[in-house]
Amino acid sequence: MATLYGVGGSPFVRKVRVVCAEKNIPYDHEPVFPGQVDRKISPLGKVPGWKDERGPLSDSSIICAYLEGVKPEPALYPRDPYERARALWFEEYGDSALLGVFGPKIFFKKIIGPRFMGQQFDPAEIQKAWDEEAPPLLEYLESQLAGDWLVGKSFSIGDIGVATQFANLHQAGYRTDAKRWPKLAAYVERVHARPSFTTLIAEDDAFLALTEQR
Ligand SMILES: N[C@@H](CCC(=O)N[C@@H](CS)C(=O)NCC(=O)O)C(=O)O
Repeated sequence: MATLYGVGGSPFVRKVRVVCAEKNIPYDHEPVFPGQVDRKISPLGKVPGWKDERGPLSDSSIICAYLEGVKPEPALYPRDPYERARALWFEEYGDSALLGVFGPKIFFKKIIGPRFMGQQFDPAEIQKAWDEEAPPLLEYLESQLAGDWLVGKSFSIGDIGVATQFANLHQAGYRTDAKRWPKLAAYVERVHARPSFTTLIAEDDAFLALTEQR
């Protein structure tokens, strides 16, 4: 049986877990924090790490692409070269652009720092990131949505890479304004309504509820 290393609250760990759920790939989950993961599995000490009978792997994008090769159906990477490239672009957009604002400037400041590292947070600083840095990112996604999914007619790794970042945003108490970005707000709800996401979001919410008073 494969093992996935990394706390469920990480958007990158969630990416891998959603791919496993969509493809029905079983794994053991070791919810270790970054830095606690064996460097033989994740040389940079980041989560997620993965280990199966073939050996260790790290980085969510690498692990997800590997799992697509191991279990090609249902396909999460479009076959068409251009659509595939677009799906990888949206995955990267989530991993870098969305993460850059939703992660360290919102989720980390509001949840991880105060609850797990004894840090204070300044609500005005978080609000400023949301008010000034998030809108161009949301505007772009709104402009890219023509159907149910970001690329073509099928749910893909691009949707997973984007929607996993919104799960952390929601946990920090921020949501896309449906009046300003109606397609995006509906899209995020649509992706999060998939069983692969609902189960994990419920698990994270239950865990975060336990840490609320800390
Ligand atoms: N590109 C990596 C990013 C992984 C990452 O940054 N994970 C965070 C947790 S959300 C981490 O381990 N941070 C610790 C660190 O940067 O040292 C991936 O896709 O897996």
